[in-house]
Amino acid sequence: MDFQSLEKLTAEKYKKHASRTFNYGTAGFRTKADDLETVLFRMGVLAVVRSKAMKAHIGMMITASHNPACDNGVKIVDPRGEMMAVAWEEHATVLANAEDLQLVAAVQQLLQQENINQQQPAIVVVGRDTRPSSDVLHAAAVAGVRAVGGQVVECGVVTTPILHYRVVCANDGGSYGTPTNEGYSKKLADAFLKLQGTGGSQSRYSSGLQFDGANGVGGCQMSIMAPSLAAALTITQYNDGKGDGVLNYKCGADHVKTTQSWPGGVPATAGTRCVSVDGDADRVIYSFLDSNGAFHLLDGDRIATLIAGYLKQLLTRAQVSLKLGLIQTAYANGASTQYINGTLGVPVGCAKTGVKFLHHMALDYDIGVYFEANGHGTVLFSDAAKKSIREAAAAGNSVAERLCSVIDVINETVGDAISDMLLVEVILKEQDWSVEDWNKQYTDLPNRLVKVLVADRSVISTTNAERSCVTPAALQPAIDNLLRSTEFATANARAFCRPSGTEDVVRVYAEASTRELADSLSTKVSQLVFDHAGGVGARPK
Ligand code: 16G
Ligand code: MG
Repeated sequence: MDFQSLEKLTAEKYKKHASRTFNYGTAGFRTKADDLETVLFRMGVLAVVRSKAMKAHIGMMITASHNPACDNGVKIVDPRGEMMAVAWEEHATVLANAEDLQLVAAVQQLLQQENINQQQPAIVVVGRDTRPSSDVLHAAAVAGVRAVGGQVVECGVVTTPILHYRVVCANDGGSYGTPTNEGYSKKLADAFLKLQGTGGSQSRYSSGLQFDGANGVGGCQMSIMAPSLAAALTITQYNDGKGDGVLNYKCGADHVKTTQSWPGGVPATAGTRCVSVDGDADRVIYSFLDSNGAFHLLDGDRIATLIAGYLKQLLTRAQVSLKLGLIQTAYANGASTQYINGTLGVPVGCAKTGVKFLHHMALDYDIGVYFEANGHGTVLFSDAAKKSIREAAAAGNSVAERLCSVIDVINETVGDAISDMLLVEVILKEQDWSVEDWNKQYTDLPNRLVKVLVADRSVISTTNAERSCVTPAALQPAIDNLLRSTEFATANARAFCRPSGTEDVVRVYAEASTRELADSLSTKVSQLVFDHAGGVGARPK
């Protein structure tokens, strides 16, 4: 490798900010866009090294997902579409923070440490979302890749799931799909139309829906796909990113889920389901208003239970014996866990927050459904599972054939708002359910998620998939005492706290049988966190 160009660009164009330290967190680097140009340049370099190490195409997605429009970020995607291996997160952090004059030495050390063949060609697949900073940061990333002799495959402005899809297709010789943006749209639309068929005599399901694109790339992608879905789905788009609406502002999946309220910019039409995606379209949330105008949320837990229940039904009907399981996080509503485990009889596992942890646990099953309550999730089919389903289909089993199309409509590489939405629509139509029917399957326990500011959130450490707190030592016993108190002991109450991986805060989640009790519990646990973990500012009340 030749480092001249890297040295020159580092000295002249991509000088490091003097005072900032960057950390590759759960979703890569994510912060104010103005601070990120040098980081993006260096991540271009890292992606090349990773590509050489893996002898495969590596992905690089420039996005800050549901964060405000002034933020941006970058995630590196491994060859099979997974998040970059955890061991390399530290390498990314080292390169991002190296002093300008030490950058080349840091890269050389990484090459040596990982025993990388420098002659190996490197290809980086690059995508970006619609943020105002996107072009500048994209140029920096590409400059980084080229500075050390890597090649770039441009995806343009795409959703995060499309970038993951493109990486997988590039590495598996096209068997997952055609490695173009059009290939992605066509694969999903074809599978969807095949599953929906034409017509049908639904009395409860209606094909009309409102789509909230968060004023971002999900809106753009839906504009591309909606015409090809029109035979089976009447989509009215809002917050499509073409008007002057601001990205993620009072709309989109994160807003709807966290505020538990109807998205701005979407007409309040009773009984119509609304699909909200986040700023990079890897999360999806459904919601609707009932005839009294009351808001109802159908979140990732609800989608996961719908999908797992449906897959269980198909497997039983197809008489294919495969191990099906669902992975949730501590944030999953207790009612959803009870429903899927108790009523549907599907085993449930709990993973730490963050897609990579859920993904990893889902691999333990032949068919692993994983979802975070925030709407990020997908289904993984093992190679053996696909093989037995395909063999059954080839032998004339029509339910197995349907399962094959279900597999095609799913983006297994990562949670994908549009793919998940299409699968939900398939299931609702097949069950002939209205959105109210879907919502009736179980009743969510009222819950509250709040933030607590502390001087140093790393004083909180957790175990048991973040459901118990280890340090500060006195905190968990205090939470346990609270849960045993007369107020909460018989209220189906549950609460936990965890340090955020993306913001400088501690998150507190509480659920209980009534809204008042859930609110009271979240306040009381917040106060305990504040008192035991060095709260700053006003004590929660
Ligand atoms: C990141 C994660 C998301 C998780 C969220 C939690 C990925 C790609 N994304 O956005 O899955 O729900 O962080 O954020 O893993 P928090 O740690 O701030 O609560
Ligand atoms: Mg996202």
